[in-house]
Amino acid sequence: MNRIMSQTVQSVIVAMVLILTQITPAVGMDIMILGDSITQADSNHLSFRYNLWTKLLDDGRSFNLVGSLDSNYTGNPNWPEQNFDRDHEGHWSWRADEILDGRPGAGSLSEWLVNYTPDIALIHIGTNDVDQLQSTQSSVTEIKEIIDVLRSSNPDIIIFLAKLIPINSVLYNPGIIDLNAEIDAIAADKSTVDSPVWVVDQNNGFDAAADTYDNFHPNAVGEEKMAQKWHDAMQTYLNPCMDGLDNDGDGFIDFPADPDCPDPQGNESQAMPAIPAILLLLGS
Ligand SMILES: [Ca+2]
Ligand SMILES: [Ca+2]
Ligand SMILES: [Ca+2]
Repeated sequence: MNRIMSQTVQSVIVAMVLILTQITPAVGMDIMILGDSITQADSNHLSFRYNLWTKLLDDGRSFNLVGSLDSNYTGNPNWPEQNFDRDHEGHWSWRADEILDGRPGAGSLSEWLVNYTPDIALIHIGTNDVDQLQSTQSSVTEIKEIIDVLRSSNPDIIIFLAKLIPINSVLYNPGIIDLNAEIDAIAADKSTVDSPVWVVDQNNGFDAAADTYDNFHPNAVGEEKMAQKWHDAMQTYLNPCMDGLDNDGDGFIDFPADPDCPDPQGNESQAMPAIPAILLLLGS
């Protein structure tokens, strides 16, 4: 009897270990930050990516930044925290069409996506298209194509699409205004239930004279403003099963690690905790 009991307990423990192994908390979110020099930043600037990274860490989020690049332009600054996740897709001087078509030796969006699959993309692109006086409509088409390429990698990707920060130039800024006026329509046109496109207004409240160091690129104040905008949008729009947080406190973070998150678009915080499933097993 005792021996049978002991074997039963043993097999229950083995089953529990198997279950726990299968649902070990996974990395919550692979986040791709896609753009141009405003996203990459140069060796004299930390980039808004750094500020955003610290904010997401402070939230207690589980996440991983992804990308084909891991350096700022002309080299890395002296990061205040050396464990900063430097992976990104901020390509200095690139236009939206170049993100799609690539440059020799540097690849293209579809090629970079062979090496990782983002759950979330933060996109601030089109400033160089505007600077080179390309048409607003061509940029609109290219941004939509970028979204399509991202979805070929992950059909459920969640996209945060920026209205561009202003340029301190009477020649170029009208093009920024024109393209920004199309961003809401792009999001409305491309948004789906599985792959929403959320607009992040990086233009409003950004002072092109005071918040840049060269009329184009954000200084430390501008980087902080941009990071805060991205952060606030993520706080507002990420579903509890795709937010990188253990909302119901069961030790499991997000789809598919958390049994309470059978669907990435679900609401973990309203689901039953996972523990009863194990108790049920013990009771059987
Ligand atoms: Ca990383
Ligand atoms: Ca969660
Ligand atoms: Ca959980």
